[in-house]
Amino acid sequence: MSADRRTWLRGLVLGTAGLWLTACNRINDNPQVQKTLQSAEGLTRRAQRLVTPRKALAREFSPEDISPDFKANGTTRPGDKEYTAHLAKGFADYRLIVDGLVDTPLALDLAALKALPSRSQITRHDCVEGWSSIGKWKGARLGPLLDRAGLKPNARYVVFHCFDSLGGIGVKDGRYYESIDLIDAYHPQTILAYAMNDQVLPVKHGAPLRLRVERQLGYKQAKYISRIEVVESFDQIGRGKGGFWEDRGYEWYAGI
Ligand SMILES: Nc1nc2c(c(=O)[nH]1)N[C@H]1C(S)=C(S)[C@@H](COP(=O)(O)O)O[C@H]1N2
Ligand SMILES: [Mo]
Repeated sequence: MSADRRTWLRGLVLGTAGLWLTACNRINDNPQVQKTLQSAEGLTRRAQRLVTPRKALAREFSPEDISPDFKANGTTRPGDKEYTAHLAKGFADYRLIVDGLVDTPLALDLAALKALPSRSQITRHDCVEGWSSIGKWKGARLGPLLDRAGLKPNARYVVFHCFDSLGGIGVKDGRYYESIDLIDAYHPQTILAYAMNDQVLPVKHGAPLRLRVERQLGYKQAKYISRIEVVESFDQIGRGKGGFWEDRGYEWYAGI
């Protein structure tokens, strides 16, 4: 590089830096800009507040609060062939499939699921239909399970495929499914429950395995889970909205 060009370049760099300095000083002096900067800071704080509650724990209750008759809703006994066969064998051949954007796909039987890091919690289930029930759940924490499979870098959502189809009279409209993002998937209260109120999870509440994602409404709590699929988007799943009810107009994010 010629000396001339070097001088020219240095001049350019210094000149630009100089311009920046002046601009910055001027910006800092301007009261309108000061106000904008302050409100931007306020915005960040508000955004932070919106994010922080997603990590907060859902309220937990004491054993006396447990509803004596936890309502069952939606499918309460899947008529689907595959499910009927599993139920007849006491789920001895059941394997939870974990696949999609994972390094190591898994097929876990109930014993393997019960051996995973677990959590118990007494929480309130809120259905959009206007009822609530309090129950105690025990299950495998979803976070450690996903870590065991290993997420690929482009993993964004976890989809829960269920055994049951829902529909009108004589018409099966589609399999139930749900999905959550990785924030909810790694939330400490997000579990794959195999026990309810200290008993084996009953059929009407989703045996052998159902999701508890405690910061979300009832329809997110997928029952009768057959497979967990890690995806980047749900464009190719169901009708593309991330859940059976979402495909039929419900909000995907059902945070409470
Ligand atoms: N597989 C499956 N999961 C499901 C449903 C369903 O019909 N099928 N219904 C949802 C709705 S709307 C609610 S309120 C809860 C009901 O769970 P419960 O029967 O344990 O009360 O399950 C949710 N998960
Ligand atoms: Mo619901």
